[in-house]
Amino acid sequence: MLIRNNDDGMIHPLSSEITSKEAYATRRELLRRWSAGAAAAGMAGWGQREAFAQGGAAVKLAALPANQSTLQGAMTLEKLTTQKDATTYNNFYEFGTDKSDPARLAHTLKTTPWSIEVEGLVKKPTRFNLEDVMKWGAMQERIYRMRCVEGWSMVIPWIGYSMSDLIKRVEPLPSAKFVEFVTQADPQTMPGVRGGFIDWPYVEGLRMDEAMHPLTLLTFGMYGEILPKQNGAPVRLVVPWKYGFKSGKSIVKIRFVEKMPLVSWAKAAPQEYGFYSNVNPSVDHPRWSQASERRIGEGGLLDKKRKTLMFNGYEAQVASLYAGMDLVKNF
Ligand SMILES: Nc1nc2c(c(=O)[nH]1)N[C@H]1C(S)=C(S)[C@@H](COP(=O)(O)O)O[C@H]1N2
Ligand SMILES: [Mo]
Repeated sequence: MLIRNNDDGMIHPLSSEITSKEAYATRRELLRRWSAGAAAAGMAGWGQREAFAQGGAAVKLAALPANQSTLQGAMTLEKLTTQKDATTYNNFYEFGTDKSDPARLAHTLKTTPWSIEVEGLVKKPTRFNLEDVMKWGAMQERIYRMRCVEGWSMVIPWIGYSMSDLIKRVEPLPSAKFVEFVTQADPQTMPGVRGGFIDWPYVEGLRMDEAMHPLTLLTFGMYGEILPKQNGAPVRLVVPWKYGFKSGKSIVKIRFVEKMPLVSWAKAAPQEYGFYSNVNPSVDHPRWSQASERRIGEGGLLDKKRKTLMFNGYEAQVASLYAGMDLVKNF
């Protein structure tokens, strides 16, 4: 049973439904992960952690300390995707269209210095240094399911803070109804940008209430470390109830606007991709079904498939954002 919590307007399960047995299983599982080396920083054995390839060479990434999130729905107990799979099977078209291209080629991305320009309908449009932006919220580890529109999924321990912390900080004007995220597009360092695969830069966007939802994560790290370049260093978005392409990598500009922005995939193929792109197993992609998915790492001979969940399993947390909307029309 679901109730509405007046504090934050979100739907949460009744706390009486969370039995002590389940609470115990949760703690035990977190401890297991901790000892397996997947939890946040501060643990022993950092030095021994294997670093995964960036441009063919192993790189040692800095630890990014974070607390485990206590937000409803932010810590799935599903088995984590291995750090190796999550950092070598990527979509980042600025570095090529093959899943192995970003891990091989993203080493040329220059992440220091990095700044984020906040513009459009805000009190005071300003360019901020990344180091300052990183201090605007408390770093949390959140374990999210990620579902790519192509039919595969992963479970990744991200590190960041709610996008809402940044939005409150920069004070958007009441006329701001959408947020646009513009990502890095440098032909010098990004080989994919030298080709015309899509119109660069890669642009994504959210409705203001989606961007303000606490699960929308401004992300700086994963697996206890700062983001590898192939995963969108130094800062990206993660929106767990939407197809992966909504989670723009290597963000350089955040723009507050009144009208729904024309985002990259809706621009490139409007009959296939809409603005919302919520994970929805009952709305097929024009060329394939979205009813099931392949969890990376579970493949093998049987090629086991999982059923895709409405809003990627975050229905209890986000369904209220879309109350009364036709999700077939607004795909
Ligand atoms: N700038 C940029 N962001 C991007 C993409 C991209 O090509 N360019 N690909 C998207 C897609 S399709 C997915 S599935 C996710 C993949 O994120 P991951 O490689 O960290 O798992 O990044 C998204 N963000
Ligand atoms: Mo994707």
